[in-house]
Amino acid sequence: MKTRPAKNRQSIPAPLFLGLDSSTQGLEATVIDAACRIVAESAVQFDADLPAFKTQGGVHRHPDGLTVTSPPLMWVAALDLLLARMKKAKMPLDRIAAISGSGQQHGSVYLRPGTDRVLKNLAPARSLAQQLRDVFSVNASPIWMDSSTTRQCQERDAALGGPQAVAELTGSRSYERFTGNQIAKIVREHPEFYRATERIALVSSFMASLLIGDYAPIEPGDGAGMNLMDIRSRRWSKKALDCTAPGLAAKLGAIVPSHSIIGILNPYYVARYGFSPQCRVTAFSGDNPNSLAALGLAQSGEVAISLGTSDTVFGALSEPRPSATEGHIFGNPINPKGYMALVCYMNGSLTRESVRDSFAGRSWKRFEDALSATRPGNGGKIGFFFKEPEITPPVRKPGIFRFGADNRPTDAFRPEENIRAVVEGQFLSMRLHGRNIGLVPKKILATGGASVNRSILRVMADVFGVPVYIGSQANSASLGSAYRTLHGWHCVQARRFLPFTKVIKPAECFEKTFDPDKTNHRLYTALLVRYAKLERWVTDK
Ligand code: 5FX
Repeated sequence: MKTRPAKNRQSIPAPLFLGLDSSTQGLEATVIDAACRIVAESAVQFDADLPAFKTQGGVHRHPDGLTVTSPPLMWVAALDLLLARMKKAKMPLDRIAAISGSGQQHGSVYLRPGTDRVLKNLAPARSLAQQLRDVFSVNASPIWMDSSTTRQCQERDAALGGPQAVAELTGSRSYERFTGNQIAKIVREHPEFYRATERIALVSSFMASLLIGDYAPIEPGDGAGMNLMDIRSRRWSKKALDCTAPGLAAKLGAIVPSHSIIGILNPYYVARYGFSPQCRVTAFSGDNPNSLAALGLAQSGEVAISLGTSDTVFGALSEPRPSATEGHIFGNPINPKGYMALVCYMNGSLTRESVRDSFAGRSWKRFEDALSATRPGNGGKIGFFFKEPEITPPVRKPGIFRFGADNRPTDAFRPEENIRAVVEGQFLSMRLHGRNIGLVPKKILATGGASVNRSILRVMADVFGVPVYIGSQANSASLGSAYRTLHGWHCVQARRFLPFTKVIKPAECFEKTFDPDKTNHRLYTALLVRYAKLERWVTDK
């Protein structure tokens, strides 16, 4: 952990701001100062640091191959462990003026009646896990990797007028991992668990509850990942609640704007770790909305592409354009009237790597050389590489599909043509599906592991026809949370809402790496028409 001593011990110590991220695999903390500089980081890995919970990658995969859960008590134990590590590292926790956080989206926590009283009366001498072990009415929390609720998705889609109607109402069609469908499954399979539940929290609002010592509200960034919130009014949709479970509104609590201060830190943390009794807590959001906050994407046209294990394209929108076929619309956590769109791909880095291994002797250098040795547009050759079942477009069966310039299926791609085909195909898909839900970039911020590959970014700039910027953002969800709580703090000081980008000036800037080549961009625009037709052919098969 990096710590930095106060400069002048006589003066009032400068305030610090803490962002937490309860992700699938661990709990991370990022501490920033008021100038947005990172001053400390710390982390707990669930598998290695909390082995008693016996998780792999932070989760339990069930024998049906579809159900994936995590023990909520592990998230509780992780918070004590993380704060103990920060205290041991002599981090000045007393200077933290405000805390916010992030949770893996869609995961849900089920709490028995009276949990709020247990939270209010936490005894500093005992651990959180000791005091909260009996509060869960469901001991295995469903998380975002779960895909066991197809039946509930179909039933709720039917009740609400079909997938496009659900998308129009909630921002996304019914997805298995979305919380409303998970709640409907619990009601059907274990009605006694549901009856024993007083409050249902998201991972984000649950972690916030631990800090404020009370049930915490949900905010519109993460609330949109439930198929229960009206995406435009940012309130629970009665229709969506009624077809999910009886008496659900009372169990969900309120939805508040993302910058809201939701409480003061519970005295437990003051006594046990030395936090200030004045430390405030800002509403927690989901990991994707917080990553958007880390990049400060507040206005339409500001788009990020994260090239990771899975690729995501996300950005700000002023008007939602929900689609039943791709992507999600969430509330924008840094613009209370705005929205964010997200398109998620399963076939990201692992697919690029498998093409590299097959056609470039496992070498990124040879992969890049092959891109340089081929011409933009690949002589009209187009490929679809689904190493994994794909979310966007929905493809259940993995496979590779290659087409010649005459649109006929072929296997006759040269090695370097396969390499160009996978890169061009991925960006053409992002342009196509992003556009379908309103993501039309004016500039792109490229993040994630593969963004260090320059020639990949050149193709990105040409396909989209906009400049591409790069920067490295480690722990982006916890950093975004720290920015959001600093923003909330500024709003409290000013006693009014201040635009996020006016007060948050990230210390690390993105650098423009490529401008698009106009001729290549025209060529890709023509190619996109063929790409869309061939994609329909591939997905209809
Ligand atoms: C988004 O819809 C997802 O399901 C994932 O990105 C999770 O948020 C990962 F935590």
